[in-house]
Amino acid sequence: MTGWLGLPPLAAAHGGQIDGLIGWIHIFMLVLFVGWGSFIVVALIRFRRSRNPVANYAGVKSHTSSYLEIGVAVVEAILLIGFAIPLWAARVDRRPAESEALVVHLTGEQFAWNVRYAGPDNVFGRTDIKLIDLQANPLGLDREDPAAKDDVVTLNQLYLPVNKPIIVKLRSKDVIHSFNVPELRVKQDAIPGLTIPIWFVPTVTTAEMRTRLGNPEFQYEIACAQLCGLGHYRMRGFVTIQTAEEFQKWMEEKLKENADPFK
Ligand SMILES: [Cu+2]
Repeated sequence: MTGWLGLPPLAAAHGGQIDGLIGWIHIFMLVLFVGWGSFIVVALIRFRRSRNPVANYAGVKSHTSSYLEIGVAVVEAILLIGFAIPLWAARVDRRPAESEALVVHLTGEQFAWNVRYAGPDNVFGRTDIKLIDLQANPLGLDREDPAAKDDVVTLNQLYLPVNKPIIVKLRSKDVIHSFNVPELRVKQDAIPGLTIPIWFVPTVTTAEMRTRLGNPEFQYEIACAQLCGLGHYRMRGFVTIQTAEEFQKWMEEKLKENADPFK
């Protein structure tokens, strides 16, 4: 229904609602644009100086314009109360249980995305700011903590299983960044000092999207959507959406690398 908007291809379960809202806003704004545009053209012709050499001090007596403005306000209230707020509530309030979702910690920094999974124990291990090493340990993960031993950390590579709720917990180490994946219809600022959850269900694997678009190079890309410094342009990460089995295999390989870091 929203093909005419030329939006990026859709790969998330909630995306249809977002696109619908964007579509309705465009339609209402088009109506407003034509309405106000016609009004100004009529006013310019009808009230031109050659036809009205003397100003009319009484002004307009009809209430048509008041009714029109009330109509516009009503339409805008419907957009807000009927579409935008329920959609926002559904995205933010009704988060799936963490036991049924995959929880990923995503920490922005100048200029990269640090991805962290809890590993098989489903517990994120301890981190300590004193352990931070920009190259070797950008999150300050304490590998002595038993819960941290199986944590999987990657740089700029977010692997996700398809058709499973994903909860991304967004953080920032320095300035405001923004996690934006257009195909997943998610965009959320990462703010220093806060942990902000955002959730979605990816519905199309990277492989499927490549076939659909006829582009074997296609990658879902995380674009940082806040101007966060001189290296902002190169702050990009990649999302690889896989089947549950492929994702499991990837996770196991990562765990093996963890166990033997010199391999
Ligand atoms: Cu950034």
